Parts: sequence; structure tokens; C-alpha cells
Amino acid sequence: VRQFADVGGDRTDALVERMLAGDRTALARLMTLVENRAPELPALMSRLYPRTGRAHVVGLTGPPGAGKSTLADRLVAHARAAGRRVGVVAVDPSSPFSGGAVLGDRIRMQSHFLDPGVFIRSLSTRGSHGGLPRAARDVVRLLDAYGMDLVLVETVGVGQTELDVMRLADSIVVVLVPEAGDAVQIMKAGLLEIADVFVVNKADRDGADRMQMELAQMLHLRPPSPWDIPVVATQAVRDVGIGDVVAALARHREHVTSTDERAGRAAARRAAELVDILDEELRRRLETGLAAAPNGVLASVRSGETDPYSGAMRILSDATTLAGLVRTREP
Ligand SMILES: Nc1nc2c(ncn2[C@@H]2O[C@H](COP(=O)(O)OP(=O)(O)OP(=O)(O)O)[C@@H](O)[C@H]2O)c(=O)[nH]1
Ligand SMILES: [Mg+2]
Repeated sequence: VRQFADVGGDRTDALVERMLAGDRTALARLMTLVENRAPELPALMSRLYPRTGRAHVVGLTGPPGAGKSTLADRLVAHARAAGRRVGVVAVDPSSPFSGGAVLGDRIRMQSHFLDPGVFIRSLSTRGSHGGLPRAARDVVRLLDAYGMDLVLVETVGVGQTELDVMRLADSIVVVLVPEAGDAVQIMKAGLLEIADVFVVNKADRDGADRMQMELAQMLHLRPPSPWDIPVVATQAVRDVGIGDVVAALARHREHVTSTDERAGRAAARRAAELVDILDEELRRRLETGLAAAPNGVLASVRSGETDPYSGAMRILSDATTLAGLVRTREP
């Protein structure tokens, strides 16, 4: 964050202007501000907000090595052939470095790197609490504002952070492979609740039919729902079945934009985002505010004189103190 302390509001405005005019370097710089949760973030995002909501945001998740990046690569090629512009965000919560899987993603995406209609960005762990899903959401917004028609978000693995990241997507593709285990494991990982489309990739391998059947049976047991989750078989490396995934995604998008469900979902999402932003901002401001009062509650809690619960309640019961603590964002 420090590194960007010199970037004032004016600089950010200039970057936004350049980005909106199609400048990729400006887009990359803005993404770095977002990743670092820079001080000008709320102003930046609120400025971009009216320009967002156009892109189809598709999440790709599933077990390691299932073929998500290969599938993403094929979806990018398909979209480009149709003249659509594409953003790709590869999220790797497990790695604090931009190495390993991220490098792998880069290599697999090589063919699209020089294409001006494609923008690829990797995101890895941030220290701050809940930082990664927030950074991912804002990076997707930047790509949306930049004018991408399709934004693909790939997460590695199936943990809580990955599920949180997936919440930003309009449509979620869960990529499985024949050897991904049985239906019970899929349910345990929470994948059934989030999937809009199931893909059984590596259909060239033994067990693909069985996996598809098990999934179909599991889906039959669900209570009736207006959206029937399709199960699509692919061989991403051989470019087989990609058109079916594209068609399923187009149908899902149509479904979410045409049903009553949509307005409700969007309202709930916006409300959750408000709480989420307040959570991030308040935490940051509280840390700043508490540290700035040398004889305040923080010192008393640090020394052990006051227990943390009493300290917290003392602050919360005094509106003036509380307001003072959260007044400024930066130290
Ligand atoms: N046999 C077969 N192999 C495939 C297929 N699709 C992808 N692979 C291979 O599976 C391996 C993993 O593919 P990736 O696309 O990196 O999988 P991923 O899910 O992105 O992996 P992580 O990001 O590490 O979780 C690579 O060696 C691919 O070439 C397929 O349809 N059939
Ligand atoms: Mg990958």
C-alpha cells in the first residue's frame, strides 16, 4: 500500500480515463491498486460502478488438475472466434508467490497473450482478512468496465476462499474428472450448491460415463428448481465438447437475466457487498484510529489492564469515541 501512497486522486482519474479509452497499461496499473487495496479504492470503484454489469462473468472451479485452465483457454479461443473480448482472472489462494500454478496458467494461455482482445491477470494470497475475494471482485469489475464481454475466473481447489471468490460470478462451472471421486465427496465439498453447469472433463478417460451418470442421479434428488443443471462432457485438450459448454453458459445467462429470480439475487448481492465493504473499511479505520490514541483503550488492553471484551464494549457504547476512531482511513 505504501508504494502507492503518492498516487493521488488526480493520478487515479487519469488512469481511469486512459483505461476507459482502451489503454492496457492503465488497466494493469488500476488492477495493482485494487490488489493492494489502495486508499483511493472506494473512489475508484464508485466511479467505475455505472460502467459495469455488461460482462458475463463465468467462474471455473473444481479439484486441482481437473483441466480448468485448459478449458478456460478453449473458451477464450471460442469467444475470440465469435469476436467477443475476454478477461481471464486466475486466483490462487494457496500460493503466496506468483509461481507454481500461476506460471502454469500463463504457459497454457500463451497463445492468447499477444491478442489485444484478451487480458489475463493472476491473483494470489493477500495478507488481509478476506482480501482475495474482494480483490478478485474488483479486478473483475475493472475488466467489465474495460469492455470485456466475457470474464473467466478460475480458482484452484475447492476451499472456503474459492467458494467466496465464486460468489462474484453470474454462472459457475464446476469442472470434474472421471477420477474426482463419488457424488458424496462432491456434495461435501459444497460444489452441488454452487454449480450452474457441471463439466466432466477428460472424457477420454475410463469412468467418464459413470461420473456423468452419478451426477445426473444426484441432480435428480434435488428439489425441483427452475434451472436444470446440465452435465456436459468435454475433452479440453482435444477441443471436444467446448461448444456444448458455451451453449450451456448462454442458456444459463439467459435464464438468470429473464427470470424474476434475477432482481432478488442482484439486490441480495448488492446488500452483501455493502456489508463487505463496510467490514473492510471499518477494520482498516479502526486499526488506524486505535493506534493513533496512545492513552486509549488499545493501550489499556495491550497492557492487560482491561480485557478485550470490556475494551470493545466501552468503545461501542460511546458514539463519540467510536466516530473519532473510524474518521480517517489512513494513518
Ligand atoms: N487426458 C486429458 N487430459 C487433459 C484434458 N484436459 C486437460 N488435460 C490435462 O490435465 C492437466 C491439468 O490441466 P489444467 O488445465 O492445468 O488443469 P487445472 O484444473 O487448471 O489445474 P490447476 O489449476 O493446477 O488446479 C494438463 O496436463 C492437461 O493437459 C482432457 O480432456 N483429457
Ligand atoms: Mg489451472
